[in-house]
Amino acid sequence: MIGVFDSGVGGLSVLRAIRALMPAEPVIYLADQAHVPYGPRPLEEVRGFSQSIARFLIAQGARVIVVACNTASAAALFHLRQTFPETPFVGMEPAVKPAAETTQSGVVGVLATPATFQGALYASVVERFAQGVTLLQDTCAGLVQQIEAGNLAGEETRRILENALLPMLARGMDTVVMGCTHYPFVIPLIQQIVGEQVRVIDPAPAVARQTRRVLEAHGWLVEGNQPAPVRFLTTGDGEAFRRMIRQLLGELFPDPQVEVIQWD
Ligand code: DGN
Repeated sequence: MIGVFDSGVGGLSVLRAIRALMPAEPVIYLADQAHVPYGPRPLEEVRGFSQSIARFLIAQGARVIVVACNTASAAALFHLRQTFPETPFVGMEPAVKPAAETTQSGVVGVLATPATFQGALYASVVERFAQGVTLLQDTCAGLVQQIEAGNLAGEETRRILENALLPMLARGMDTVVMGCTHYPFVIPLIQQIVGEQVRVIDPAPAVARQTRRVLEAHGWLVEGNQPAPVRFLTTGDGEAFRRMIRQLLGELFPDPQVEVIQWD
């Protein structure tokens, strides 16, 4: 069983890719909506949340954990691997490498939270893969909250994205990286704003492939096409989370059951 977590609904973009690749693999998904958004919080605080969640998911039977949140990956991946050495962790990192490899103009936009931009993981990705490429960054303040509220194409969502993307376009950006797992849910709007000629990179399929490799390497992969159950849990409002699962992934999960859990 794969454990997947995020501060909220963002990790559902990763769950979608996992289901597409490994439908028979059971999943437990935890949304830490009591603490969303993670992005503006200190890294140590996000690290604390991530440790508690990982401990919980392992106790529920997760053998591999996907940290489906760039912010939590930046804050905690290294510490999680040290604290739980028996459990393989798959994390997110902004997909700067494929962007740098394919950009024609040499100008790449990255949309991620402040915590992700501050973390050592991002600095190391930039240093290793973005030599000679101009990276334009934006935190899209408020966008995670809009997506959590289901506003995928509303006025405020469009305003935040236009403010971020139009200046990048003016500087010649031809590729934009989704450095936050919430943002793939607004790709249709992003594509409308930047035009079809700009490539939008969602790292979720690559993360799903990496998860599959890890499961295979341990002999844990459940093969087949018969969809396995997915358990959805939230630390926040169960009904609101259920509505969002249906809005974002309704074709996969038309009637999701949500369990509410509370940390002390
Ligand atoms: N979805 C998360 C990420 O990828 O960074 C975090 C969003 C948030 O909680 N601010």
